[in-house]
Amino acid sequence: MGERVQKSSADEWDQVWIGAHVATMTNNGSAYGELKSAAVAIQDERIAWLGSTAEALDQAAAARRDIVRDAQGLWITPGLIDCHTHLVYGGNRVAEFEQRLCGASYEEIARAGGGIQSTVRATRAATFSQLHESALIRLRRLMAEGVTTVEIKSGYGLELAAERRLLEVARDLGERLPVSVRKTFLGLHALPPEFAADRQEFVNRVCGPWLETLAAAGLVDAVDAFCENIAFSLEETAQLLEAASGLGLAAHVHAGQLSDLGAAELASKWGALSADHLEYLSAAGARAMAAAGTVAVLLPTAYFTLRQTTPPPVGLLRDAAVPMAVATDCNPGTSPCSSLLTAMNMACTLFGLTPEEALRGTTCNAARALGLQDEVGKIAVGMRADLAFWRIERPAELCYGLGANPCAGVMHRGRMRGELN
Ligand code: DI6
Ligand code: FE
Repeated sequence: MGERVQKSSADEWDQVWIGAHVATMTNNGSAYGELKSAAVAIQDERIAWLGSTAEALDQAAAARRDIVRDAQGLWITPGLIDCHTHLVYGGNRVAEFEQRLCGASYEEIARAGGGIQSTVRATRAATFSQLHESALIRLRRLMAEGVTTVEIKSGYGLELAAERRLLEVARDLGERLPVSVRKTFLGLHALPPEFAADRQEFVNRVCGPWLETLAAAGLVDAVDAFCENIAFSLEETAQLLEAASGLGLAAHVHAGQLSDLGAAELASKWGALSADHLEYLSAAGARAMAAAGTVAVLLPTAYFTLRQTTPPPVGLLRDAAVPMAVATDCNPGTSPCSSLLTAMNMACTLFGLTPEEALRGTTCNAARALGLQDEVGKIAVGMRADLAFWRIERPAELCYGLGANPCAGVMHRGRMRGELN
């Protein structure tokens, strides 16, 4: 069972965790890639060795007993990955939540200048530190549930300076906290009012000088567009995907949340890492995604908040072998949710994923949705030592509880964030 890498000998390990049940999420033939009564050794920020507890104790002979840590029967999974959030924004949309419950629809509110536009106004008016402070609260909640990587989109600034500020807040959060942040420029989120009479000029700026400036500042890992009747067309989305591809940037697309415009096919055509939402998706769209290796990111808490009734065609995605990820879509309008475990629960209860699919959706498949599959999302030798420790009987328990948080500890890049609790 022991798996050694060249050069990794117990002498070089920094720590070895014994007595753990490990959900490796590798395809080792068992559910969740599980290894019972196993041990994981860490060297610097990587996983150096994986094997049985008995072997680990053999290897870490007497002189090295100081590096042995007892996981006391906890489960260890890869650190969770929230691969789709709009974590940084000003204000909130509680008034709109109330309006919707009194009968107004999301589209009606959006067309009347509310919705995304109201968050744009609040975001433009907010300072860096105000944005930072409110995002930090949400990020800490995610992190408390074992999240070690989070994707953060801009998209509530919709002018260069404000978009830059959002991405700078995202970058700063990743630099200050023990969590890895991927930054996405969601330039085509909504048309800001000052461009109401000239959409094309807005799209040209987003896809041209704004994208180039932000990318040159190192603030853009990927781009994104909200491709929808109430937002941006297929042609406008294609313009952004083409510009991103020219700059060597990755892409995501908000596709099929409210209608099927063919955005999944477009995302696939441009080799986007992911197409997200997908409540409305055809068999042809699913096949195109499978052929391109584009991940389907499912966002059940947005579906829940909007009280939608047509779930994504999970059967089609399974049949076409499209990898499925699950994320919070944390945003003030359609998913005021900073709990990835809640999203996993709803992926099961509302969309019919199995608990194993849901956990793959927040580990290995979420890594793939961010292009990070060689770094994080699985527990294997050479992968980054981003781990979550759980006080659970079996992995399905991560999806079972509503409002429960069985996280007992988190390791990011080989360092524990505090002690096990
Ligand atoms: N889809 C969403 O669910 C969010 N953005 C998007 O493109 C909603 C954004 C909002 O309502 O503020
Ligand atoms: Fe979103």
